Amino acid sequence: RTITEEQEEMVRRSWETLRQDIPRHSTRFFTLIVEIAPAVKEMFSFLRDFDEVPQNNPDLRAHAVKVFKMTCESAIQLRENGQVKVADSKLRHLASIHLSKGVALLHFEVVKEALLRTIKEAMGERWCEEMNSAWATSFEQLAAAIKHQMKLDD
Ligand code: HEM
Ligand code: ISQ
Repeated sequence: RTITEEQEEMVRRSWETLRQDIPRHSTRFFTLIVEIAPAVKEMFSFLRDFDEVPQNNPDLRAHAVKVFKMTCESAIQLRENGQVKVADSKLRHLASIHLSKGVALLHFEVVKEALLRTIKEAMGERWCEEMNSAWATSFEQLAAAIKHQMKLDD
């Protein structure tokens, strides 16, 4: 599965919008994750010790940005090469961290859902189905690479 040039443009544009208010959107992203799957809170070192998702935590912001950025990069790769390629050393690093935190297959669905809802809320009137499916496909292809390295697939 791949995406069109127009869809890549939509991903880029929505990321430009999102990055203008990282504190707000990253907090919303984590809040949605914890709403969908409360147990996930215990996995994150910077969430564990708080009752609620902190509003202005630099670790939280940095992590959320990484996920958005990597998904955005995946959209570009999908359009350019028809597939998502993550450098081997990076993939091994990501797989080992996520395995050590106890991340399982279903967690990827949780993060995807929260990501898509964060984008929908942030974009408001400018949101559309094509934009949504572009983010969904890009995230799924990126997640597939990580899951494969974690040996969570097959
Ligand atoms: C850490 C990306 C999916 C939970 C990280 C890091 C990155 C990342 C870049 C930081 C690695 C480092 O510290 O060097 C991604 C991407 C994902 C994904 C791109 C999917 C496409 C998930 C899922 C979960 C998860 C599904 C589970 C809900 C975590 C946790 C950490 C982490 C718990 C460690 C945070 C800490 O330092 O306490 N991830 N991740 N990730 N990720 Fe993910
Ligand atoms: C998964 N891995 C790292 C950081 C994240 C931030 C928000 C949601 C999911 C994440």
